[in-house]
Amino acid sequence: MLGSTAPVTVTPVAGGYDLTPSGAATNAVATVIALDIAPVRPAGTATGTGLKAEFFANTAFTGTPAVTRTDASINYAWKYTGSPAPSIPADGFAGRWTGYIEPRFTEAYTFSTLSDDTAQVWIGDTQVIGNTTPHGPAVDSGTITLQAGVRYPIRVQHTENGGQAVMKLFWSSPNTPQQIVPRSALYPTAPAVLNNTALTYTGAGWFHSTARGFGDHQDDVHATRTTGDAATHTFTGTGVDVLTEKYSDQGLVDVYLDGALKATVDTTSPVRLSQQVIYSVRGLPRRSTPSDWSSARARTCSSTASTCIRRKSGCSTPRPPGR
Ligand SMILES: [Ca+2]
Ligand SMILES: [Ca+2]
Repeated sequence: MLGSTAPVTVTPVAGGYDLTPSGAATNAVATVIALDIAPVRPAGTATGTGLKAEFFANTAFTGTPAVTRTDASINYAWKYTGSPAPSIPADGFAGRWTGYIEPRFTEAYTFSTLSDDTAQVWIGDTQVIGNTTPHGPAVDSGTITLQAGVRYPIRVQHTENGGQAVMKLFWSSPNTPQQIVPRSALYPTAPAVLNNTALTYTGAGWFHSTARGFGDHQDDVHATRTTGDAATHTFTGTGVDVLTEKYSDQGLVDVYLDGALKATVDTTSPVRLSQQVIYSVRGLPRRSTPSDWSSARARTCSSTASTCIRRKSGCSTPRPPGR
């Protein structure tokens, strides 16, 4: 509140917020509350190319698909005479789309299908839409909370018995207006999984622990207790995240980019937290040809040590996010 140190309570209400001042009014006419609003920044880079699409000339998904291709999105209105491909009849076909979906915000996403005759959608192991009773054009929706920058397996299935046919897949979230799920968020193949092979460890103190069961990436970590030991990740890309465990036996981590100290992060925490992002940067200058571009995710772990992640120039190995 302007002119006052009395706190203001902020309560989320139905997509908005209630602001409740405390203490006395600061003005006979009106008490003014000044707000600093920081827009949510999207995570990661959206570089998807679509989903793997398989079409069957039957409604039971049996046999070898008649057509396999990559679809940029699921946005079809075949109506009465259309079909996914010339080799697919206008009636009695099925389509299955598989791959990965990467949201850019950590929040609840609502998926919707417009389908005729049936539609099903899975995100990971969760079925968010399942309308398997043959129907005319109908909208079905389901909501699931997703983490920004994580690639979730997605499977979408559609069948058409007869008459008109339509299949569209939409999503929306507090930061995403309802739209056809865009090509840039869809990936036809599994993301490359990077582990410690992508890091170069220097210093004598590094040791390797496996199968700790604490939620480590690939269930293993490298750690060191020697100040000055470093882990270096070389990448081509415009952004990088540094992840490490936080716990009471951790210490300070120095993060360097291209040899310049960017941050010193205290990674201590009374409770053990795995895979915590301790440094993140986006919008680094482009240095290579466009075909070499991708985002990179580095991870490291250290104990009471100085660890550096350095971005070296002149290297050109694309590093898709791995987790
Ligand atoms: Ca039809
Ligand atoms: Ca139909």
